[in-house]
Amino acid sequence: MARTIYVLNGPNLNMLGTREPEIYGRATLADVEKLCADTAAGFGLTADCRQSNGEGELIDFIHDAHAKRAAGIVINAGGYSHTSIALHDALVAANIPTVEVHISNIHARESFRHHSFTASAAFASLCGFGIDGYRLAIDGLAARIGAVKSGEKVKP
Ligand code: CA2
Repeated sequence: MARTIYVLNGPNLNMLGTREPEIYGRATLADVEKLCADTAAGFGLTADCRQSNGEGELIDFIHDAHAKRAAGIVINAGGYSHTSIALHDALVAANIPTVEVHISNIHARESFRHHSFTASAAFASLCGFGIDGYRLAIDGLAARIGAVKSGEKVKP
């Protein structure tokens, strides 16, 4: 059975592609989710993509990932990254290899975006690569969990 990774997007990311293209580009959330599904499939993984504008629902998604023994999590918690100790705690408790993604370079923006509570619960963080960050995150996650590209031999 294909192993599943959860791709979690937080508040306002359902608006991708509709405003602020100079910061977030023109791709929509549907484009991001297709990119993730295709990238994961290349490693024989299934991407379970979810978005919520609610902090509690995002925490429920993380609990679900834990209950379903997900192989990994890619999370862009949006604005909650900068505020939510509860999301940090849920990720730590889930104890699932996690990569944090931000579409924009949060360090080149307002100072309130420079700190992320979710970052310290992840083994890696990516920001500033646009939506390609999701593909890079899944590549890195796959390497971390030992998933190999379909058709690629495992190195002895
Ligand atoms: O760069 C990122 O991915 C962010 O996580 C996006 C969050 C922001 O609060 C973080 O600081 C950085 C905001 C997402 C809002 O997305 C929109 C995209 C297009 C139109 C409206 C909102």
